[in-house]
Amino acid sequence: MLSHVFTVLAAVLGVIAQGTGELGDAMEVMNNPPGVTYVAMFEGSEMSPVMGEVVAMADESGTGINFELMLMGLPENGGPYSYHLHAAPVPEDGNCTGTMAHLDPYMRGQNPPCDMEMPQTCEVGDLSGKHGKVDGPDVSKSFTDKYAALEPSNDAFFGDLSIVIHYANSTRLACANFMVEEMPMQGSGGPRK
Ligand SMILES: [Cu+2]
Repeated sequence: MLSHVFTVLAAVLGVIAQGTGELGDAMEVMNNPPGVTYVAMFEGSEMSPVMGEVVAMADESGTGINFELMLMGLPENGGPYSYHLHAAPVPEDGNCTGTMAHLDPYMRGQNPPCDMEMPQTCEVGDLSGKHGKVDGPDVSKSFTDKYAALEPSNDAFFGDLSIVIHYANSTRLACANFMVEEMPMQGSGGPRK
């Protein structure tokens, strides 16, 4: 009887440790609009030396989003740096704290940490958890994330949100909003306003 309780407990803990969202694993996004491109520009300031851009594009397949990070000026010390899609845009005062937490439509939370081998169990916004952290001073990195969306009705849509770069100690180093760069005509509906 007691051993049965332990078996159940172990199963429950196993599920928790696996770290999938309350709403389940992230679903691959298959209907991203081909050609749609958003760019987050880092312009550099006294508070944040980071310059460059992050380009996010849906390719012909419509599956996932291709990200390209081209950044300069990350401090030599302080990395490796993590980067995430955050749940709110950068406010007008530029304070990265205003971007709130990670984009997490499946309600997973940050613990346990993302397992790169099982990206579907990670927060959608935890890009560095899924694709690897970066080091300064310059970054050139590209990857495809299957769970991010540039299809506006998807809960994983980040076109009106932000990307935040963090020091290794999780302090926010820099942040920028995504802006639409390329919006090809979509069927009869026309471009999103
Ligand atoms: Cu973050």
